[in-house]
Amino acid sequence: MTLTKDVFSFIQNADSEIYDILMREVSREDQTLELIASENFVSYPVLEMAGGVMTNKYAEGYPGARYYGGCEHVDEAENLARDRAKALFNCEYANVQPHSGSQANMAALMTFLNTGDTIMGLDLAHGGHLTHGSPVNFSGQLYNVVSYQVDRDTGRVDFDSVREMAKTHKPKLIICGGSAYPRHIEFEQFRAIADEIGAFLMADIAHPAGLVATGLHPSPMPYCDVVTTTTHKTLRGPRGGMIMMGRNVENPWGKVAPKSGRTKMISELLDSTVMPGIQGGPLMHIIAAKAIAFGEALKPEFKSYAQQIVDNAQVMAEALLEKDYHLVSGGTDTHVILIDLSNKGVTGKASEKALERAGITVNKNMVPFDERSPFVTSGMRVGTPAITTRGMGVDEMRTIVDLIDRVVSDIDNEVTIEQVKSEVQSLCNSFPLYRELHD
Ligand code: DSN
Repeated sequence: MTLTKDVFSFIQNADSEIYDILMREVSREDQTLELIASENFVSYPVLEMAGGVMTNKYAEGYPGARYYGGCEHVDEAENLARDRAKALFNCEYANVQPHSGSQANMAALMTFLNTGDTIMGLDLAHGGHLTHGSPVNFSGQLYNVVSYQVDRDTGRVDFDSVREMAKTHKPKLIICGGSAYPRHIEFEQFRAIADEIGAFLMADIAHPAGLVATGLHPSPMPYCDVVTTTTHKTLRGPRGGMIMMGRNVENPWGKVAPKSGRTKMISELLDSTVMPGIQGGPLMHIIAAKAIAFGEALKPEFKSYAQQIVDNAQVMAEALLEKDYHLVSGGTDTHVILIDLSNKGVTGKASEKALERAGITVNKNMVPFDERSPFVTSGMRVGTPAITTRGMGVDEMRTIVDLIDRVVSDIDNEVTIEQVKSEVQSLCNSFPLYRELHD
């Protein structure tokens, strides 16, 4: 991409080495098809705010109660971000400080649990997430983990088995949601099971957050004790995390505020787990950028965008099925499609690499009951948020599936890969990124 606006001239003049790296990334993002389901392209105002002067400010604490002076304007920004988050998700509480989804999950788990308590989360290989109890993550190391799975035939959460496991192991908290689950998260069914055993229910809506905010995915708020998300996937904000509660209630453990002796609200416990519990100074430039993104998501245009994400994913899924690709759960309700490549005689790893050479970015992914390792995998995950942001619609989805199929069907054919790469570039040139940077 040739940038006609001189927006990076200060970087160019100060440090040509990093400028050249930046330009290569600008070009990669512009000239490739971004199908990683968890990625997106933020608006230019979000990008500008994320690179703005609020990066300079220390603001440990919360609005009105900081450990530093000079916080009056970052207080305004954080209050705006929280108010917009609450309006967007129809919830009573939002903490916009977590630096990432993992830190949001860590803070939520540390608030509701003691070390050694039992949790239940979706198995990583079945679409869960590292922070839902993987043994290589803090969640698997601090807590006793029982993982539930999807049904082998339907690819959907197996609720008979979840109920049985819940009754046997009596987890203190159940986590629903994941990073490769193509279907709506079944909050109501999880709530029923949590109620049967007196467990807390936590939803991680990092993936479908933009769909939840626009009513295209059920809301967790009426069902879950605590809800976490990232802000950068379907929600299309800056990279970061957030914690929410539909209803803020007194903490059930009877913790009291030191001077007044009143019972603390769960919000107060969550706030203090985030800071000072696990984080220090909040990233105020990112919090301000979250405020912009939430403001964008409150506009009617964002609902049209979210609807297009889902429409695109459904057309992409249909086109893949027509070409005999096996999709976990048989399709998608969301932006995510999980392809089981076993019948194609290729691994996720080989497909990811060949597609990357053709300018199509995907990630290899375990499929349920996968016999290959996470470094090889039998599947790949694709998603539509980023290409939808570029303005692509259902016609382009069919073209993209053709391009993917030509590469995956002939994975070592460098002539095909080169041809596909040139077609990818033409497609990308028809849907330029950051039009603001062009005259
Ligand atoms: N890395 C994210 C994803 O790709 O879904 C989850 O944290």
